[in-house]
Amino acid sequence: MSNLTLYGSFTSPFVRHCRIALLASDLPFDFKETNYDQSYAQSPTKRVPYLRDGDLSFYDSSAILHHVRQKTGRPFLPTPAETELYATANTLLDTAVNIFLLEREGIDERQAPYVQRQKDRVHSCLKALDAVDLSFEDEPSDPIWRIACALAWAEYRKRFSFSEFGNLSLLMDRIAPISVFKQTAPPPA
Ligand SMILES: N[C@@H](CCC(=O)N[C@@H](CS)C(=O)NCC(=O)O)C(=O)O
Repeated sequence: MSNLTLYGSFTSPFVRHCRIALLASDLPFDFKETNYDQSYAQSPTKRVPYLRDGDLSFYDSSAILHHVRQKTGRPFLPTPAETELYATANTLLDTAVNIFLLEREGIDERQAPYVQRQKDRVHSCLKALDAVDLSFEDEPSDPIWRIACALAWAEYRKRFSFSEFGNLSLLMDRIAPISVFKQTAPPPA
C-alpha cells in the first residue's frame, strides 16, 4: 500500500483531474472509491476529492494538484495568466456541478432565480475560455486539464453543449486520445 491515497468517485471531474496528475506523475498511489455519505463524514468540505499523504490531508482538488506537482518538481499555475485561466475553468465546472446537484433535487430557475444567473455564468465562462489561446506543446497544463475535465463531464452528464465554441471543440479533439485522459474516463452512464 502506498502512502498517497486519493479518495473520490469515478464520475467526479475534480477527482478525474487529480487522477490524471497522479497517473502522469508516476507516483505510486491508491484510489479509494468514496460515496456521498463517506465524503460528508470524512471531509470538512463534504466533497470529493480528498487526499491523504502520511500525516498530511488535502480537501480540495487544487491543493491536491499543488501537492502532487510540488512532489514531482513541476510548478502549479506558474503565471497569473495561467491562474486566471484555471480559475475561469474552475468556476465553469463548480457552477455546472452546482446546477446539476440542485436539479437532482428538483430546483431550477423557476424556483430559484439565482439558478438562471448560474446558467448565464456557465455560458459566459465558455465564451471567455473559447477566446483564449488553448494550444499546448507536450503535456497539457493544469488549466487545460481543468477545461478538458469540465467539458468531458458536461458531455457525460448531458449538461451543456460546447459545439458552438470552435476552440474548445478543437481542444477536446486534441485531448481525447491522450492515454491518461482515456484511462480516467467515467464509467458508461
Ligand atoms: N472545490 C472542490 C469542488 C469538489 C466538488 O464539488 N466535488 C463534488 C463532486 S463532483 C462533490 O463532492 N459534491 C458534493 C456536495 O456538493 O455535497 C474541489 O476542487 O475539490
